[in-house]
Amino acid sequence: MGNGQIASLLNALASLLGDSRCLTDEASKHHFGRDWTRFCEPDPVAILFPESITEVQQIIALARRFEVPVVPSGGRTGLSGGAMAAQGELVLSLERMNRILASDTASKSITCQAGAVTAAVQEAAKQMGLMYPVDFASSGSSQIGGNIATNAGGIQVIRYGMTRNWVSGLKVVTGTGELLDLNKGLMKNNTGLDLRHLMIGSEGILGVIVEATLQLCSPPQDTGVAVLGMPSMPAIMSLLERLQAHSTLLAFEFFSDLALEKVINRHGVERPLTTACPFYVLLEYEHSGPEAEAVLLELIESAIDAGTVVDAVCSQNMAQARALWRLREDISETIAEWTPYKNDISTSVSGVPSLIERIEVIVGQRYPHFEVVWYGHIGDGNLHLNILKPDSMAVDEFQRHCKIVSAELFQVVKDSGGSISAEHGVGLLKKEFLHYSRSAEEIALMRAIKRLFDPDLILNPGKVFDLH
Ligand code: 2HG
Ligand code: ZN
Repeated sequence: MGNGQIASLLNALASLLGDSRCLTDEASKHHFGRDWTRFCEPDPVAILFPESITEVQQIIALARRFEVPVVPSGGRTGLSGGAMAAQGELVLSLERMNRILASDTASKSITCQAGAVTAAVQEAAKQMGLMYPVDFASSGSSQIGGNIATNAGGIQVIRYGMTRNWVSGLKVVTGTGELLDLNKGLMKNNTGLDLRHLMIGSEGILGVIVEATLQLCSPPQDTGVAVLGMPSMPAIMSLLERLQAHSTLLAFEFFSDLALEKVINRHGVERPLTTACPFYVLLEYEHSGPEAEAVLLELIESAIDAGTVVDAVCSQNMAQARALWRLREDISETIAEWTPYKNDISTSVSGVPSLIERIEVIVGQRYPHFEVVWYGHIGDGNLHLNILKPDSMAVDEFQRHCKIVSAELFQVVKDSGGSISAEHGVGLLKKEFLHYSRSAEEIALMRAIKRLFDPDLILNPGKVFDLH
């Protein structure tokens, strides 16, 4: 677009939204033009803050007329570059469309605008005596629309599943500006293809999510949190199996000693256990009273006696439970300072030990001098493997080095029948590796579907896959 065209576009947008909702200053462009990834510089043309569905449709109409791409933007807590705007795009922020529109106790649901912050929805559900069970460290800033667009997972997937399981209605503005009202909050609706599920996890390439109806559930009766020191990966997996046979797990997370050390050093907190172990498990369990809880605690004690668990600490109250959770939840933010090369892979739960074994060989050979931090939702078969950049190495050189190894790593993931992105999405970061998880036929169908919803290719172009 030439300068004249840009000026006309910005004039049209400013008269639609007013100057205060069409920002072009450098600080705003930098702030709203990127997510939590730090591998390229943001460079959008403007940041837009619509306040209604009609305004979203009008923005899309202008974007089509001026042939300018649009990046839908939520809380920008993504880790794959899906919300990056680095090529003169319009960033369409849902921040001002953040209202809870309806609470329906009989249907156990909440309807909200896409910009509603996850924690606000969780709180509204609590006021109804219910719970929105999708939860993660970024719940204070992530938004429902972004969660849906990335089918966000989090820390309780083992019990409640991903975002997809909780969306019963969606309003979406497509790339033609049309408004789709999908599934309308129904529990049962067998009337052909369910387009709602195409939108969930579509990373903004098919439409702008503007409203959602979310299902809620009853909160667990009573919960407890424990951190266990573990001698090995196989010990972690067999513990998982035994616990699942005797209790209801809300979370089953793991992290390595290096991950723990980084968090402890950063936050100046105590080690949870006196003995350092190669790995730790953090588990949260649901129970119906002291007797049920005792069964689980006895299981842990007998594992300690048998040497399959090294040591354990169990929360005695909410404050201790929160403190234990922080050891796990603070890892991602803590290690961000090392510009890590992030991997978010998964396989079947039973496939985890052999996948890790094979990856450890690659990592040991290829990254002998790098710090490697393991953690993740191991109870879901989801591992976060982060390689930390040595202080002395330039970001570009480090990224180049890691990318070469990615191919090898993803081949192993593919061989295990796993996924190269369990929960963070493809965005820009994993685009060139998509074929390790999806067949050529699948990608061709995805491209065709993209063209149906967005014939002018204005919605988040260049994300997930290229169009040729
Ligand atoms: C987590 O599980 C998040 O903490 C972030 O998914 C993972 O930073 C990461 O690699
Ligand atoms: Zn995660």
